[in-house]
Amino acid sequence: MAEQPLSDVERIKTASRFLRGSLKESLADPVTGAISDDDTQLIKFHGSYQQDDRDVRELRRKQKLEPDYQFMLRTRLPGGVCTPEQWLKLDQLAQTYANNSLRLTTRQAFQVHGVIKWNLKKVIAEMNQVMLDTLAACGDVNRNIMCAVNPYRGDLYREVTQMADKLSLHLLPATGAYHEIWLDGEPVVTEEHEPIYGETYLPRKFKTAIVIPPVNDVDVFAHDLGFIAIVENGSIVGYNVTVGGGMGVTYAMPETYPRLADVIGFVTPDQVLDVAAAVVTTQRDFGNRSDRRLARLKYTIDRMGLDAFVAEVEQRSGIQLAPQRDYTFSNTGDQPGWMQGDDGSWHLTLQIPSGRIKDDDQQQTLTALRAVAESIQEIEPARFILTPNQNLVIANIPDDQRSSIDQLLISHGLQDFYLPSALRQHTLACVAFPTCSQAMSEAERYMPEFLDRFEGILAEFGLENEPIVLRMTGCPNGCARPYMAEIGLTGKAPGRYNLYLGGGFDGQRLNQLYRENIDEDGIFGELTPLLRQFAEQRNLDEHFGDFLHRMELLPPVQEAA
Ligand code: SRM
Ligand code: SF4
Repeated sequence: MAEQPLSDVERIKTASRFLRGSLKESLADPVTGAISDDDTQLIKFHGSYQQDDRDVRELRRKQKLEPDYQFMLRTRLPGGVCTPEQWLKLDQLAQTYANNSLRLTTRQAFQVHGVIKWNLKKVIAEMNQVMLDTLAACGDVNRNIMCAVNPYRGDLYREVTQMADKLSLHLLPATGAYHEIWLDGEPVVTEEHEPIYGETYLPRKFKTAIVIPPVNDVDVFAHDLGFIAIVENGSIVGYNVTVGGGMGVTYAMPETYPRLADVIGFVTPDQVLDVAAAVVTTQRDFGNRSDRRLARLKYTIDRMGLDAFVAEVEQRSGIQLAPQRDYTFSNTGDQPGWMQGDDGSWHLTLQIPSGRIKDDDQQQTLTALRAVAESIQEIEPARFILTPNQNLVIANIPDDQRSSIDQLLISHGLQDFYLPSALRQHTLACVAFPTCSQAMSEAERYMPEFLDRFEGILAEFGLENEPIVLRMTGCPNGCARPYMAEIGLTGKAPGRYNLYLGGGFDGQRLNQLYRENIDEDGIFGELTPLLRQFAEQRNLDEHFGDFLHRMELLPPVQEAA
């Protein structure tokens, strides 16, 4: 087969001198609020995207103004853990330099939106004061490492979060560019190199997660690389390794598809870093660098064949994977409310709609959580933990502090976050409009209205206490992992979505395309008879997705690959 030309992003990376490009010059350019085109690719590796406010794009075009350029910043936050002090700093930055809100992402990170170019450096420098950074939060590298959120499982939880920290450091780019550009670090004078990535980094983004069964909160099978903790006699003896998961799809390009990761074997804890690095470097060397839509690890594996891929990883790591061990997953959701841990301390999980921390007429979430952070600042083990379901855990709280936290939250209108409906507990929506450049329809902003109508229908059938995994995105990229949901909606055009049905409640089965390009009436027109049938004919404890499969109500699966 003829060699394909490299994609333009490969040229930009190669010429970038380890991710420097002309970022310094772009940031200093007083003429525009934007950075150069090439730098828009490089800044991703530094944890930022150039965006513009799409709500005013057309108006500004008519007024002959340049788009309302602004930047999104995403933190690197292994396992989503931060201190009250870090929370307070982010809160202050959101108020001073961003759009008065924080966004908890589906991968346990923070995003701030609406930072103008001239403030970017200040924001990153201030984050650095509290030991937060944004390096490798985006870009063609291993990104934020996700990790199961169950602090109530004491030692096991501590062990996996430590593993997430170690992996994050091990796979972090070595370039000094971040320090030089954002933190006024001294320029690197010696010869630089990237031991894991090389000078062109990876062909595409790369994502890693660690999970402790039975809760599959991280959606481990949606990740390029995953580690499933195997617990025997109360301790972690090792991890099953998963490779090749991914969600992103391009409409009208059938050679793109969501894929569940394969379990390829078992490793002991001391083998995790070497195997992870071997998976990453195999993707580095074998991944597609011509077509970015076919560059994720899932395509590399399907092209090479799983056996050849595993053999390559074993050879590079010098580790022969042992046969996988048994595990069981039960669900992907978080359990809202207070829960006591093995060591007696308390953890409060709040269900935050679409992960958006802001103040509005109903709830003053930003203000309430600021007050909580101030009140627990002196409690050393107290932490905020972001969950993969865009929720928040206030962790390690002594019993005598619980009622004052409750009072703070409830007095700011957050009582519904303690016990949301079963549906809301299992709902995700991506950011979409107005900041996301890729959005074709609304997601986060539309979800509340969609849920109100949906809950009315569920109540008609007596299904109001039924947990159903519902996920909505504004485009097919899949940022809320919609292809894993029992009901998935991906944006097609304003007000129109593709409807996917039948994913597993435990995150172990993809759903299937059911109807294309339908509006809200169309969606509920399809769902209503299925829900009625579900209410009437389901087996005890049967989930909606399983029911659709048992009753053969879904179209035949298409072999995408
Ligand atoms: Fe995502 C691109 C937001 C998790 C698949 N994602 C984007 C961008 C940066 C849009 C862009 O390219 O200009 C979005 C920024 C919107 C904004 O204004 O903030 C964006 N993705 C998000 C977040 C914030 C969604 C959320 O509501 O929380 C999540 C941030 C996670 C983080 O902290 O790192 C987010 N994105 C995901 C996930 C879920 C996951 O990883 O578990 C996926 C699907 C899994 C996967 O990667 O396969 C995902 N995002 C994508 C893709 C499609 C990738 C592909 O393989 O095709 C893109 C587009 C791209 O990469 O070209 C994308
Ligand atoms: Fe944007 Fe699409 Fe991701 Fe939603 S799924 S945040 S619309 S890229």
